[in-house]
Amino acid sequence: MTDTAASARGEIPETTTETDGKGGFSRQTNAFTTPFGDGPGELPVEAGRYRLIAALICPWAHRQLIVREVLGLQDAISVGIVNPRRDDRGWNFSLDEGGVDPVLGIEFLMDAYRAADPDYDRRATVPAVVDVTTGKVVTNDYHHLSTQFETAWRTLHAPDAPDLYPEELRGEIDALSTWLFDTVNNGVYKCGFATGQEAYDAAYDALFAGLDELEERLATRRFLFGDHITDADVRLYVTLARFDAAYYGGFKANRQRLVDFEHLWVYARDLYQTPGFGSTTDFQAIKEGYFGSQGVTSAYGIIPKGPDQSGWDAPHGREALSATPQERFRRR
Ligand SMILES: N[C@@H](CCC(=O)N[C@@H](CS)C(=O)NCC(=O)O)C(=O)O
Repeated sequence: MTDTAASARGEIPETTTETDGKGGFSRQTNAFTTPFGDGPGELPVEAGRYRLIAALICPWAHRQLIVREVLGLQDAISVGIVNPRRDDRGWNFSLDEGGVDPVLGIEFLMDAYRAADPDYDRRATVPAVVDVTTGKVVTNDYHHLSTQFETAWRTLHAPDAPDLYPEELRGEIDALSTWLFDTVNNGVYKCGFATGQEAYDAAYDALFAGLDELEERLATRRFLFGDHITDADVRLYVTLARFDAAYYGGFKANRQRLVDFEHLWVYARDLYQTPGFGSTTDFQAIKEGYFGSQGVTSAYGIIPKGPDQSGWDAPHGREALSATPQERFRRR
């Protein structure tokens, strides 16, 4: 991703390997994309067989942690957490006793990628799902993992689990999620990892134009699709939760902070105060990850003391927008 050698020397890296030739950030594609399901060649759904490896800094991994909790899949899928500070050896399990993941017995996430493909030479990214029976990564398809948890894993959901991906909304949720990824979720990375002024300016303009659209949409709707939380809200939330702590300063996404948006800020708080969202949000890990890892925000490894996060617990008043104020989830 970034020029890690330069970072290690304490310099701001000048190049990334994932650029479009004009200084724009162009993300690598996923290597392991076999879906969960009962079709031929698909990954069989089985309680206790898989371990989800996540970093609490990472928005793509955070989404999967939220959905796993909201659906009550904690007993079916275990979780391993890497140190949010990624060093030049990649994600590692140094927070665990002895520096190894207690289930997989590995020190580095790369070990599970190499178990799956000995020639793997790309970034070992989170989220990654590892089959504990083989120690191999079976999917790192962060685009589709949450919707697979919502559909293919249904038989293992808690009995009162909500429907985050209602069938009649799937087309619209997918369309919005694609736009969200490009404009907002990855939009902040395009600001942060741009290596040219024009690319940065364009990313900044697109990001804030997108946030303005969402601000308007959420002025009259409690959640993106109305009264109930869907997979699309999970996708937007993870970027909003990192906005003031990391992207505003670290990625120069600084036209305004999240707390300066009238509707987006209360919307984000409404979600934060929902089971599964706040419980998986770790602002300290987010700051350590973005400012303490190798990369463009971390030339000197200094972790900012602020911002004050106490506002996340304040009342949000969003119930008034909803026909089902006490019921944020759609039950099946
Ligand atoms: N799998 C995707 C997205 C996941 C992703 O980028 N995760 C980040 C953390 S938010 C990561 O694991 N980065 C590891 C690295 O850059 O070495 C990708 O390869 O771009």
